[in-house]
Amino acid sequence: TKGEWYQPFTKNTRAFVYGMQPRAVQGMLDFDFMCKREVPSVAAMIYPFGGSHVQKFYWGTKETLIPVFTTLKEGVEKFPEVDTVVSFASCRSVYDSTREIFRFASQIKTVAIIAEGVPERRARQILHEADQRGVLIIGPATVGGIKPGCFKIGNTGGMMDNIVSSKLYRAGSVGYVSKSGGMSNELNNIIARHTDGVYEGVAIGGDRYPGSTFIDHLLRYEQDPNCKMLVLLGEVGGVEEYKVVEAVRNGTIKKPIVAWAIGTCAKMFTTDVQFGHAGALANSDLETADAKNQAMRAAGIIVPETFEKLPLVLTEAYQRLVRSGTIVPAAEPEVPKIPIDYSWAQELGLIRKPASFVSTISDDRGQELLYAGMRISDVFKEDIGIGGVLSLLWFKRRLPDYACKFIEMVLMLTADHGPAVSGAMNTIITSRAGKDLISSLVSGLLTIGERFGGALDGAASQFTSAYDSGLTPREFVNQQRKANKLIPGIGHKIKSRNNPDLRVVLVKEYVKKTFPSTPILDYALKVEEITTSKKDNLILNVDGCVAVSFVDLLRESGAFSREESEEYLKIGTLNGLFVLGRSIGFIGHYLDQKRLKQGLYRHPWDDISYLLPTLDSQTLDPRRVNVRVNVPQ
Ligand code: Q5B
Repeated sequence: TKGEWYQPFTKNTRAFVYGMQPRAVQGMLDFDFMCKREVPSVAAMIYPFGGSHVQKFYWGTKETLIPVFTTLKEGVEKFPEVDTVVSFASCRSVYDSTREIFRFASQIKTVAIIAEGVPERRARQILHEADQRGVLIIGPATVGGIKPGCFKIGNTGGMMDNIVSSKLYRAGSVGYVSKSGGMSNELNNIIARHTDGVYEGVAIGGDRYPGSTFIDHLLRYEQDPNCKMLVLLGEVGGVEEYKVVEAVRNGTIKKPIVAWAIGTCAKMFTTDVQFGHAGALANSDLETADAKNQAMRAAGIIVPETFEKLPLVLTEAYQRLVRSGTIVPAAEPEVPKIPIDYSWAQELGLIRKPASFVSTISDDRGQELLYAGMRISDVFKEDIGIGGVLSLLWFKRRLPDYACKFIEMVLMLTADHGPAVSGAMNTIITSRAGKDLISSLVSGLLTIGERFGGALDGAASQFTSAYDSGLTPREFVNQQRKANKLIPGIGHKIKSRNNPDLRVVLVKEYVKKTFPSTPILDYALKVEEITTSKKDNLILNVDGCVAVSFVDLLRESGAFSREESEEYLKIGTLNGLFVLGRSIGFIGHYLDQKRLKQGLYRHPWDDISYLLPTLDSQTLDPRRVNVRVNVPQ
């Protein structure tokens, strides 16, 4: 299945891609699929880092796995049919890695070196060793080459739509050689439009010392019976074109050859011009594009008057071959359909799909993070504080200053209430059990609920609906008592009318001073008068006071519609304030315990009342039990 010496690439060529280049590999696989290859041209990737593994690629619309080996040796052993390496090694590592490839020269016969900036001394050493070992080098500083219907080196030919428009999915009759990827793309296009298409094209690379030169490839094309016509696109600098001139003169190249050396405009400059490629500089008159074009024309090569006339001479040369019967244009196969990558199709606006998730609060896709549309730099420029950030991320709007300050006040005064509260206890015990910060924090947070710290949502909805339905505070208290329900936001374990909770005092003062009006807070304070007249500790507690004040903010600030404020109450927003604030304290307790190197906590027996059932020894009937009461010693 291997080609003749002049055919390094066939429909069966298999290659290793050296380096982690998933886009290039996908491009090669897409090309293979388009050309109806049975087996992907890329057998494996060689990448020394990260261990051997497999990577997923598309094969048409389906998926396939390509192995990644850390060493070439492994790859060579697993895939003895591979004879080509497309090396994306950097200019720093390419010398060593290519010499490593040469160790397997009995198997690897072609190496394409993509790297730019390879030191000329290193390039010459590679070249020398490749010659000795009989390895064909394409590059360095090249995109590679392409053999329509057979094999594509790396990114040659550009995107798939370009490959289709240049008909590179099927073989034509024209073999070309150029210097670079850009020049190759030009030729792919021109040749497709003015002949029956490209048979094979190689870009030898723009450096002064390419691993293989124009003549090497043109001699291959000359030998290949399927290649009927040659094209050379040279340029200013170097003398490689003269080897072709000589081969035409002495009859080694007999096939019609069209050529042009780019860079004829160099004479318009008063100083020497270095064009884009490292080798594109005339070091003598002989190396100018004009001199080369003249010499090529004189040798019988078809050289147009200008580059613009290249299509014209190509058409004429091609038509002559058709007329003489040398080229029999083949019927055009069906243009292959190219599956487009989802992301690319989306970028082109060709497809749409319903998103699985919708998000309306933040966006990290652009250059700058956005909180509800506000740039993070503006968040700081305008110094909106944590209250401002919370208002953006929770309510998708800027709230008035007094509201942001209120939010910050709540976070500050709920941040901690000492180690004895149930949530802090759980955090402390968890951290002393050796758990990490997040576990300890979560253990404390999971304690927050209807009775401890999580009474805000309940308080907000109960007080508000009582107020809205026109119940007097007394009727409300009686109704709750009748229903045997505690009023959320009322009562405290240690705070009372005689030992007031100063946090509540602060909130009340601030809210009364800054909010436009406070009907729900006023209502709750009237309820408190009734409950505290029954029991001193049935005060409006911190949860209750913050909750009713927040309802007043939602309803009276003018920042929310009535529907919005109802919705925030319904979906349970307000407990979030306590959760957020108290996380500060719980983290503090976790750090405190770790700093103090506190060991595992075990609760003392004498603080637990053990009331176990005892089985009746006569009957062993578990239903007849005596309860033994253990009185603490
Ligand atoms: N009674 C807070 O209970 C507490 C009543 C009530 C009508 C009520 C209790 C309660 C509602 C939930 C609530 C948030 C458990 C509290 C917070 C954060 C904290 C914590 C900290 C921090 C206190 C004794 C008698 C009984 C009850 C009656 C009690 N509450 N009646 N409505 N709400 N409140 N939680 O003292 O006739 O004797 O049978 O659940 O708002 O968590 O610092 O510690 O920052 O960390 O144990 O501030 O009020 O009272 O349950 O023994 O009841 O009062 O019916 O009457 P106590 P209990 P009776 S702030």
